Amino acid sequence: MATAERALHLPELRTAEERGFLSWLMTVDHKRIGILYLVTSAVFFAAGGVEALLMRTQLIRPDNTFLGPKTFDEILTMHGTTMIFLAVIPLAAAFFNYFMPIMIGARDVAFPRLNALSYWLYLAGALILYSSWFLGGAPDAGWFNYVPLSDAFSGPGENFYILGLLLTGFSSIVSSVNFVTTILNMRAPGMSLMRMPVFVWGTFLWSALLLFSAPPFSVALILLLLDRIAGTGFFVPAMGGNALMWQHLFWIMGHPEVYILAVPAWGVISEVLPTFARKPLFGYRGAVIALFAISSLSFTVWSHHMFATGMGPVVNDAFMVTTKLISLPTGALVFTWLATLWGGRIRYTTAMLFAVGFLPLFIFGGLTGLMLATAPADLQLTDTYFVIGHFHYIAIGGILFSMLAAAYYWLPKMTGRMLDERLGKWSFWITFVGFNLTFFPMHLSGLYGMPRRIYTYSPLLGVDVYNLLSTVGAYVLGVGLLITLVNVARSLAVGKVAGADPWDARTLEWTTPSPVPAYNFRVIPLVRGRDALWYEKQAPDGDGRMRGAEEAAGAIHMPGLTYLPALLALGLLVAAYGVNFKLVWLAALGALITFYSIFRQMFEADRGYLLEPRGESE
Ligand code: HEM
Ligand SMILES: [Cu+2]
Repeated sequence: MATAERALHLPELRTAEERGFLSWLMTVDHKRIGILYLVTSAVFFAAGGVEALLMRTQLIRPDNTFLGPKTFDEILTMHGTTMIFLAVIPLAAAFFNYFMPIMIGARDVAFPRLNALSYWLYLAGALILYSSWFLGGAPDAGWFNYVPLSDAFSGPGENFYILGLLLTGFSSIVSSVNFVTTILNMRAPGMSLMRMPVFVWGTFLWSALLLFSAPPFSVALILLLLDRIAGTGFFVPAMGGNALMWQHLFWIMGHPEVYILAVPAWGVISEVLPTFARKPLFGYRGAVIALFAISSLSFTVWSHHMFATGMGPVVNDAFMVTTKLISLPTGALVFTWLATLWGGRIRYTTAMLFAVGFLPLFIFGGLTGLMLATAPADLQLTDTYFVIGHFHYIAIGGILFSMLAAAYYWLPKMTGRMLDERLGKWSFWITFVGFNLTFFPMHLSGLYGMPRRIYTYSPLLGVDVYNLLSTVGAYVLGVGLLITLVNVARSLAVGKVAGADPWDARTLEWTTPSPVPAYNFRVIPLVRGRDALWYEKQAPDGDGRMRGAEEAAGAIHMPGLTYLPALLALGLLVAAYGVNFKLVWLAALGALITFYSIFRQMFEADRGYLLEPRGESE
C-alpha cells in the first residue's frame, strides 16, 4: 500500500500519446493549448517585428520613399494591433495555460473545452485581421482606430479590425472566466490563496482586468460596425452621434490593457528573481496588495490618453492625479524586487539576466510615464516620438524582456530540454544594446519635434541622426531576438535533457517530470508552505520531495478529445466574413455551423477516459 508520503514517487503512467495534426485540433489539454498559444503568438510576434523593421527602414533617412504614406499607415496599424492583441496577450495566455494549473496543483483548468475554444477564437480573429492584406487592404487608422478615420467613409480595412478584435475579445473573456474559476476552485489541499505563487495572482488579475475591459470594447466595436455597415451614426456628429465617445470607450479598455500586458510580466519577474537569488520574494503580501491596487486604479485613469482633446483643466487634472497615484503601488512592487535581490546568492542564468535587465528599463519607462501623465507636459509631448520611446520601454523593456525570462526559465519544463546558456547570454546582451539604441534616441527626436505616425520627415527638423540610430538599433534588436529563436530550435534538436528541477526551484511545476505528463500529477500534492517545493527542501521533517495529499493513486480521469471548440470558432469566422462582405448566405452558413457546434456540445456527454495504473502491485 502506498502511503500518502510515498505516493508522489510512484512511477509515471503511460498515456495514450496524442499524436498527429488532428490531435492538436481536438486537444483539450491545457499544456498543449499553451503550446498552441506559444507557437501562434511567436509567429505573430515575428510578423509584428517585420512590420516594425519595414517602418524603421522607411524612416532611416529623411524624405525616404521606400514605403508610401498609405502602406506606412497600414503597416503601422497592423504592427501596433498585432503586437498588443495577437502577440503579447496570447504570449501571456501561453504561459498561464501551461503553468497556472500546475502551480496550484491541479490536473487541468476548470473548463478544458472552453479553454480550447479560447485558443481557436484567438486564431480565427488573427486570421481575419491578417486576411485584410489580401482582401482590399489592411486597416490604417492606428491601433486605436479613432473615428472619423475609421468611420463609414474610410477604407475596407477597418471592418477586419472590428471583426478580428471582436473574436479575440471573446477569446479573452472565455479564458478569463476559465482561469478565475480554476484558481478559485481547483487548488490542491494546502494551497491557500496567500500561498499561491505571484504568477498565479498575475493570472487572476489579468483575467479580472480582461473581464471588465473586454466587454465595453466589444460593445464599442459593435457600435462602430453598425455605423459602417448599417448606416447608424453612434460616432457621427452630423447624425447626432459623438466622435469622442469612441475614444472613451476605447481607452476604458486601452488603459487597463497596459496592465493586462504588464501583470503577467510582473508575475514572471516575481518567480524568476527569487529562484535565482535563492531567497523568498521579499514582502509577498505587499506585492499581492500592490497588484490589486494597480489593477483597480487602472480603471480610473483612461482619459490621460485624451489630455489633448479639450476636456479642460479640471478633468485633465483629475486624471493626472489618479494616474500619478498608480506610481505608488508600482514603486512598491519595484522595491519588492530590489529587496529580493538584496543579499541574495545570485546566479546569472539567461533567465535571470532578462529579469534583472527588466528592472532599469521598466523603471525608466515608468519615469517617462510620469512625465507624460503631467497634463500640461503631455500637451507638448503627445503625438511625438517621445511617446513611442516611452511605451516601448514598457512594452519591450518591461514586458517582452520578462516574457523572454519566462521562456528561458520555463521552456525546459515544456520541452524537456535545456536552452544553451552561451547563446542565451549573447541574445540577452545584443537585445539589450539593440533595444536601447532603438528607443532611447526616440525620446530626443520626440523632444525635437518628430511627430509620431508619420511616414517621412524633413531634414530641416534636425532629427536625422536619431532616426538613423533607431533604425540601426532595430536591426541589432532583431538579431538579438533571432539568436533566441535559433537557440530554441537548437535546444529542440540537441539540447541537454532538463530533468524535473534544473534550477533548484521553489514551486510545484518543478516537482513534475519535464515535459509534464498529460495528467500533471500522479497524485495531487499536499502543499505545506508558500513556496511549496522549497518548503519541502528545507523542512526538517521532509525528504526534500513533495508529499501527496491522497492515499495510493487509483485511475485518473481525463477529458476526451473534441473537435467542437475548433468548429465553433470556424463558424464565427465564416459568419464574420459574411457580415464583412454583406453576404447573407455566408453569414447564415457561419451561424449554422456555430449553433450546430453549440447544440452538439449541449447534448453530448463527455465521458472522457480513465488512465489506469497498470502492472503496479503495491
Ligand atoms: C520588436 C521591436 C519593435 C520595434 C522596432 C518597434 C517599432 C515601432 C515603430 C517604428 C512604431 C511607429 C511609430 C510611429 O510611426 O508613430 C511603433 C508603433 C507602435 N508599437 Fe512598436 N516596435 C516594436 C515592438 C513593439 C511591441 C512589443 C509592442 C507592444 C506590446 C509595440 C506596440 C506598438 C504600438 C501600440 C504602436 C503604435 C501604433 C499606432 O500608433 O497605431 N511595439 N513601433
Ligand atoms: Cu494609459
